[in-house]
Amino acid sequence: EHLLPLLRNAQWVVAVGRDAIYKEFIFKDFNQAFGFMSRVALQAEKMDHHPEWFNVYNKVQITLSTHDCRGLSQRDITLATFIDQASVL
Ligand code: H2B
Repeated sequence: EHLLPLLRNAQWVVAVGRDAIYKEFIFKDFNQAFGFMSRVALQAEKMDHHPEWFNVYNKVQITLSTHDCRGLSQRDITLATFIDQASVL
C-alpha cells in the first residue's frame, strides 16, 4: 500500500532499447485508471500526438515517442507533462 506513492512519484525513464520514454501509473481501481485514460485521450487528440499504452485494471503503462522523427520530440515532453498532471487529478 505504501509502495504506490513511490511508484507514482517515479519519473519517466528511457524505454528499454528505444528512443522513447516510459512510465507506469497505478490507480485505486479501474474507474480511476480509465478516467485518467479518458483525459489523456482527449488531450492526445487535441495534440494529434498519441500514446502507446497498456491497461490492466488499475495499472496504465505508457510509452511516448514521435514516429515522425523516429525518436523523442518536444511533443512527447509536452504530453508527458500533461499526463503527469492528469494522473493526480
Ligand atoms: N503520435 C505520436 N506519438 N507520434 C507521432 O509521430 C504521431 C502521433 N503522428 N499521432 C501523428 C499522429 C500522425 O501520424 C498523423 C498522421 O498526424
